[in-house]
Amino acid sequence: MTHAFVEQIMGTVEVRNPGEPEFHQAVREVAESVAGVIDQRPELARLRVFERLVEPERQILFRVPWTDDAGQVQVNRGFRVEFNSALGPYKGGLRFHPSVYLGIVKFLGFEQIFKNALTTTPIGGSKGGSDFDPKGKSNMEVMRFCQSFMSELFRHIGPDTDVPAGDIGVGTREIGYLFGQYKKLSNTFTGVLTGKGLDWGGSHIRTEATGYGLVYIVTRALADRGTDWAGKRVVISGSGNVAIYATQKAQQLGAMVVTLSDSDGYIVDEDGIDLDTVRQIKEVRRGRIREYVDARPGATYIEDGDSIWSVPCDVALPSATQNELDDVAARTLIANGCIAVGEGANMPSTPDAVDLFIDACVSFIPGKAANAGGVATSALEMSQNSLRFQWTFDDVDRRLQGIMNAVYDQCTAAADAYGAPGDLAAGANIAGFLKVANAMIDQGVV
Ligand code: NDP
Ligand code: 2IT
Repeated sequence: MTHAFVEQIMGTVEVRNPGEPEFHQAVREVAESVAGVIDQRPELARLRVFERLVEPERQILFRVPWTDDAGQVQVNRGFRVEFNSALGPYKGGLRFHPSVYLGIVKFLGFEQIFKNALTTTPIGGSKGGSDFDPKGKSNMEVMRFCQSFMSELFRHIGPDTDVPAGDIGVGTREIGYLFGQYKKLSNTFTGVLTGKGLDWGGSHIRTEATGYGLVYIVTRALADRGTDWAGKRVVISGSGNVAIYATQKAQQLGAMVVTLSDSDGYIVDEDGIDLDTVRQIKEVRRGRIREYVDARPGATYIEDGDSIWSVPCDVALPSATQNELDDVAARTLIANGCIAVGEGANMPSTPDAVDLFIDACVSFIPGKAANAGGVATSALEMSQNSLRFQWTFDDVDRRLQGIMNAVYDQCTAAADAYGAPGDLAAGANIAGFLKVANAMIDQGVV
């Protein structure tokens, strides 16, 4: 559907943000969903709420010089885009990957605004990162990089200002080095980062939260179709934090996960993925997914990332990266009888793929809803830091389940209320947008 509002917004966004196709894609998707809502609420247009939303409140770009183990000076680029603070302090992850540039950080920061709104917790939206590649670096190199990165970032963040966390390439190790440097520079021990170690301010379940939350919300979609996880064949892409804990929870609920991947290729294990083997390779040795077949000779490794979606399944959980699942993959999944797709990654399905899923009545849960469990549990970590208290594993798990239910309910209710029943992509965008838009109106033109 084309709509004058969408074309007008996109014209401006594309001119003001040249060469950032991922950001354009993310904005267009939300604009298309909310155009009808803006028609119904003239004050949203009059106060130019969407026009303000697409412009980050603050963008920070900085040099990150560091010295490698050979004594050579290396130079990377650091980013933090503080997108919107209508609902609370800026909140969002840091991505360390060679593909990171301003357009990636802006797409992720923009998505984060609406995702965070859906969590029902009081957090604004931001994202950051660097084109630094942690792969193949020693711990000391990663530490020196993180210290240099934080030496600039620390002046812009704080527990009531902006609270970064992990994303691709940033896990507990990196959060530890970043936290140590922040603590040294600020002389404070605060909840300035989430994803901290359990003994130094972290929350139970934060490591598992994105994957667990993904499975919890897909459980709701399956229940709406009168079914559950028992005996379902599941294809999961990626083999990082999100993919590993989605696999664990899906298996606990009786599903058979048959694939995992990395950017080199994917594995298929018809006996079901052996998660202990995967965790040994990925979490202990920091190795590659191809090593899985050394331990499990019955499994196969295919060196080609794209064809993972041709492995027949009932449920697909893309959990690697943006635009990893296109229209060709969507057609294949639909033809093979896939009934549900939950996005563990941010924007993994192309717009054409999303349209195909919705037209085919596949239960499609967009990343803004499906992977919201990670940042929601980060918000729970912030709460615990404010209380100077740590809740139990079961406490946090129960809260996470409650939040994922609330996310699902908001998306379905908004989809129903605005004439798109069953379209949770539209529902997530509308529900998230309305919450942020109302807060922006309440707080005036700032
Ligand atoms: P990890 O770094 O732990 O793992 C990333 C996985 O995705 C790896 O298997 C990696 O393979 C693969 N991958 C990364 N980039 C690419 C690429 N360009 N092409 C193909 N494969 C790629 O990250 P996470 O598991 O934390 O993040 C995965 C996704 O989930 C991202 O989209 C992230 O934004 C999203 N997400 C993460 C949350 C979290 O709490 N961590 C919360 C919400 C969303 P390789 O090793 O070859 O790079
Ligand atoms: O994309 C995401 O929501 C994350 N990477 C998690 C952000 C967070 O602040 O926990």
